[in-house]
Amino acid sequence: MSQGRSSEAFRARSTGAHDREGLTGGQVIVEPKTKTRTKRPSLYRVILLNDDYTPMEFVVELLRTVFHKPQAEATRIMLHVHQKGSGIAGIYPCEIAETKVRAVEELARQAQHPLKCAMEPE
Ligand code: TYC
Repeated sequence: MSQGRSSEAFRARSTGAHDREGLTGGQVIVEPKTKTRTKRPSLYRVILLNDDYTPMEFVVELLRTVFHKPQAEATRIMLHVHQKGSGIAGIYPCEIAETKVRAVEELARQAQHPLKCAMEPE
């Protein structure tokens, strides 16, 4: 897979003020770049699990506030989880996914709902 590849293999450096100003047309030193590649982070699906007790409105509200879903999409995801048993709330880099899982479980715990949430590699 080609990722994080820069098109610039070398960085050109002028030898002096005259050259930078284009006055002499003099030498230019070409040296290897020091920074080469950046890797995109691996991604994780945050999964909501169905249960019989958590109110539908609570799940929709979580999808809006924690996962920044618009109302219609939040409702669609909640109904999918309700009908199928689980569903994807969002896809994020590892640490962000962990934070979302904790936020869901903490908000559910505070409201005394049994809602559970998990993450899995994409
Ligand atoms: N099944 C719940 C109910 O009927 C609603 C629900 C949806 C609960 C999604 C959890 O992740 C969930 N009130």
